[in-house]
Amino acid sequence: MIVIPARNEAPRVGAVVRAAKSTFPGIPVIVVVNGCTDSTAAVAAEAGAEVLHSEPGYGQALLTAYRHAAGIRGLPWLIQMDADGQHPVSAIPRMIEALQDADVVVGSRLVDGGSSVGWSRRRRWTIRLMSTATRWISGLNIEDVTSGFQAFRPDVVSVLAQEFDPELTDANVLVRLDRMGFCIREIGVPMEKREGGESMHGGVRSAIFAGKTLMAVSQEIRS
Ligand SMILES: Nc1nc2c(ncn2[C@@H]2O[C@H](COP(=O)(O)OP(=O)(O)OP(=O)(O)O)[C@@H](O)[C@H]2O)c(=O)[nH]1
Ligand SMILES: [Mg+2]
Repeated sequence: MIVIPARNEAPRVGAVVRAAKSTFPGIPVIVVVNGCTDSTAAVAAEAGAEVLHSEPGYGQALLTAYRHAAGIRGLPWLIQMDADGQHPVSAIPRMIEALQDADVVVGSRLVDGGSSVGWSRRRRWTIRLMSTATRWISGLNIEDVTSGFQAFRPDVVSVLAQEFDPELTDANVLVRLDRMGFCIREIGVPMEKREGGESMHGGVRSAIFAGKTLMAVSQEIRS
């Protein structure tokens, strides 16, 4: 299953859904929307996605998708990716292959084969800072802990359906899964910067989110 959280991505989501549907015919593509003031849901449905509606927020969209997926018997894998075109569908086969010997695969801008051409220096430093701080606090050796491009085996999806905190969707989740004994691998993925639309990042809100995430990482290693 391919899961795509989307808010106000009408100009971008159609191409992502069509690429996913043509690369993986027969695999459900689920777009989870909330808070949209544009035609994201209609565009996604027109492109062939199943559209779910959730409570407000990125994390709520993911939680809704995990719960939906956990109820499906024989689910082979779950990919989560952005609706804005930053996460190339062409990388998904490599991520699924990497799930052969991992429980979680992170699509990474910062390991061999990955890139973040055109991204602002500030954003690149933020990603490195979050990853370095997470490593210092928890020992988790992942270079791109902020990537939303991830693949999960079904047993991880079951855990996320139960335990995922929709307010804290980042490094702390990977630290929890690592401490539960799941194997996390990273593979390089080239990611473009966002073209158009509104990012959920930026300003004071992002700084507060980063601080809360690192506090949650610290709590994970104490519990
Ligand atoms: N359903 C839903 N989706 C959201 C919400 N906020 C963000 N998203 C989607 O989640 C994905 C990630 O959000 P982005 O703003 O692209 O975050 P990002 O990729 O880390 O930041 P950029 O590099 O600036 O794009 C995108 O597909 C968004 O449309 C939300 O409140 N609800
Ligand atoms: Mg994005």
